[in-house]
Amino acid sequence: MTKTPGKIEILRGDITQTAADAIVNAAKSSLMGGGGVDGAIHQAGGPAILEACIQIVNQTGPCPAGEAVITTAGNLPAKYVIHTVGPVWSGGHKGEPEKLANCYCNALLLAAKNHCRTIAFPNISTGVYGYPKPEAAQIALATIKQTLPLVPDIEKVVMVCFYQENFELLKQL
Ligand code: AR6
Repeated sequence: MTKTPGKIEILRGDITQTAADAIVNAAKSSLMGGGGVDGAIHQAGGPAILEACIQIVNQTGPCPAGEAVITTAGNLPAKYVIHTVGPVWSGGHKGEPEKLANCYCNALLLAAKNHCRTIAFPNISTGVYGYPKPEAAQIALATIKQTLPLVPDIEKVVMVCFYQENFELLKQL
């Protein structure tokens, strides 16, 4: 029996408060924490997340843009944090759209591999990394819709928008 693909929800809020099985972090390649949502996740989740990131980097090196890795969520309500590295926007001709799409796709595949049923995303690359918000919103939704049929056990994907602008863009789409 084939399952219907999971649902997509769009919310405004703080992803650190989201009780999904996995929450996604918009990390940097070093996985060593930073500002924005990355800083918020490490601060709220505690040192266990950074310790797990250090182990991963020691074993496999820095995480390239578009790839994803999974760690404990420490003290957060989620079970896991999936760290993915968005592209830095530099005009759109350096593979940024493909890399951004890979972030959403690889995070969903990794969540499914770890038996997650619910996953929450921030608006990857739209902060410090400067990706134009309308284009990023389009790629996020299109990629999630394309990937959901490949991960039938994922029941719900939540886009957690910190900014009203991203919330409105996603709602329109
Ligand atoms: N919950 C949900 N979304 C949030 C939260 C939160 N608590 N805080 C911020 N956002 P950014 P990037 C939104 O800059 O552009 C870091 O320093 C924010 O409004 O966090 O991928 C990393 O270490 C924006 O829409 O990530 C990297 O060096 C979105 O999250 C670099 O920034 C992404 O903004 C990554 O840059």
